[in-house]
Amino acid sequence: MKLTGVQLRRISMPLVSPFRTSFGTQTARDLLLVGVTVDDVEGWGECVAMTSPVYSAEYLDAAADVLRQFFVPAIRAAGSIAAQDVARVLLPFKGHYMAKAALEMAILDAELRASGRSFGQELGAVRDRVPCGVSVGIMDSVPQLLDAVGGYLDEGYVRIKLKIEPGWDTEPVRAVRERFGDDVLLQVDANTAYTLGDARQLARLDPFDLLLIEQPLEEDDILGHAQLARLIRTPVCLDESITSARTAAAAIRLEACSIVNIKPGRVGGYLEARRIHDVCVAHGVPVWCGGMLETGLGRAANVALAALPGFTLPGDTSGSGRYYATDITEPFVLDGGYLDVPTGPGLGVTPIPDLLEEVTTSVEWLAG
Ligand code: OSB
Ligand code: MG
Repeated sequence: MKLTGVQLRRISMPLVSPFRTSFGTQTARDLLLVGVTVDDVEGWGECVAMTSPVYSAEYLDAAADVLRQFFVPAIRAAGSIAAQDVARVLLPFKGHYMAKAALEMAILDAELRASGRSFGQELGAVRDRVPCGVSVGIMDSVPQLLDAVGGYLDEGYVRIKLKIEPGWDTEPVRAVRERFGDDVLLQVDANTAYTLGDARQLARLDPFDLLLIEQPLEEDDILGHAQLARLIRTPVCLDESITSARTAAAAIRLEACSIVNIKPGRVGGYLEARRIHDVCVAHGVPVWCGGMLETGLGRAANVALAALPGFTLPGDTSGSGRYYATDITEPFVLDGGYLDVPTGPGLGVTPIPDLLEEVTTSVEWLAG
């Protein structure tokens, strides 16, 4: 398989409502799409980095730069390339997981399209639809939050995740429990906003029977999470800290987490994501599929991944409409709280040309 055309396409998509996390407020999603041609077949990858390095060290301009300067030339120099070789060819380059993931995803999409196989088949999906959760941002007031949560529950979402930060944790959680009851599957995500010194405050979440607390401490604070896990009853789940199957195995061994959020972009691609799944299954650790406000392209692959057997908790695999008035693919629409796993070749969805043009802010073709 030979990589010929490569395009780096920047797009900007307005969000249906502002999304506030402990690291900032987003009103639009700027993304980098990687389009490839492999043996005359097109494939698409989505780079989930954000415009600034506030979720992780990665950001969009850096992802485009490292793809342009290092990753695409290395893949081209390798001559014949299969998706399963991409990570090995890029191994000499440190970090930049989201950029690596996007390139591997594009090549995998092309490869699977050529052979008529779907992402779900390739990754090992065992379900044809997946239950969906929704990530709810920090709001200006509790009534506003309750309106938002009520709306999502009405739409059928089977699990609610509240973004939290110091000053916005026990109060919104208590309010959601009081209004919507104890049966709602509820979890929280701190995006590293706390320190171990906040353990007593975080223990105040114990009575609310949360499924998990996601990434309370810094990305590199594995021991801190292990200590915290002993001080609170809510199960600790890691997101930012888990960048590979190796870090997942270490975090589990050190008892820093009892649940893992798997985001393919964060770990260098769908193939490493599957390895993390396998490690977690082997240790009896439940996993769920995280999200990065993907377009229909990334969403298609995430939904396929979420159909693997170890994904026993609902993921942040919301419908397109939770993010975008108009997606760039056929929209993903919730049906009774579930999304169908695409069955067509590759991702099973493609960008709709007119819609893609509308949101495109720049296209760069990388010369072979
Ligand atoms: O920490 O899971 C996160 C969005 C952007 C960056 C980080 C995170 C998130 C979300 C939203 O929580 C997940 C989604 O619905 O795509
Ligand atoms: Mg998270």
